[in-house]
Amino acid sequence: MGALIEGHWREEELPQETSARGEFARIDSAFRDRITADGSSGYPAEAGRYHLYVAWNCPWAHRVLIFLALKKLERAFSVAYAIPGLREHGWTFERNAEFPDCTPDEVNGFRFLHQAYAAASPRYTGKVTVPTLWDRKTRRIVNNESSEIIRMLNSEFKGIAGDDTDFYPAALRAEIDRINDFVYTKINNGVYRCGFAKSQEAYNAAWAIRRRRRTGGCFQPSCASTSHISRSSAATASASPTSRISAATCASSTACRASRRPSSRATT
Ligand SMILES: N[C@@H](CCC(=O)N[C@@H](CS)C(=O)NCC(=O)O)C(=O)O
Repeated sequence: MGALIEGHWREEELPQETSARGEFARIDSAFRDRITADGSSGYPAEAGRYHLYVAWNCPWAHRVLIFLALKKLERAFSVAYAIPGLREHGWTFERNAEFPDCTPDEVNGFRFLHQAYAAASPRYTGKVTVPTLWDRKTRRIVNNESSEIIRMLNSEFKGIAGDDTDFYPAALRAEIDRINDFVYTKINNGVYRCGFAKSQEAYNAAWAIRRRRRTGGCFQPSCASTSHISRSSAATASASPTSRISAATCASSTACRASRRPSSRATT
């Protein structure tokens, strides 16, 4: 992973994303403006004005694509689809026969997403992520936080969206927020906390939290120890540089099964 430092792309990770103990510490998304129906934010909801940078393989971008479809907003937005995987310059947009579903950036002609960030904010220091919502008129990034982008798509495009179903109704908001918090912490970001851990200790801690939920409660201390590390297993959980822990091995071990606690809660 690279990042922009003072507007220049560097093939390095941001130090603030790793704690002293090697834990992955997600940095908040930097661009947090909003599109509003009445235009009071400076970004009025308009068909044809906004451009999305996404990647098919990114779950955060995926929910934005799902929302475009649910709200029948596909024709109101232009979308650039990146080549899967972070390349030398991060997210890359090009015509590529190997990935026919991916596209060049037809709006700005940027080959790399970091060019959009540097164009919008020439001294930007930080991560360059999909999804990114771009305003064609001001040539600025409106927002790069998927949870906020989907809320805008849900509520601000009445009369433009082909479907006015409200997917965040007032009566269900507390419940939606609760589930969202659980999914974000334990699943979406849980994967990152495992995959980008820089020490065995940090990996074990992140992995233990996720596994407890998944198995219905494995509190066997040895589960988080190296006894479950399998460097060759095909069922490796993620690409931690320091370890490969097999989910299958752990969840099926006798010690693990014996230590499970009954859980009244649905597991993921
Ligand atoms: N909080 C952001 C997270 C987006 C995110 O982390 N996207 C990943 C792809 S799945 C990314 O672009 N990573 C590039 C990097 O971390 O350098 C959101 O939900 O929009």
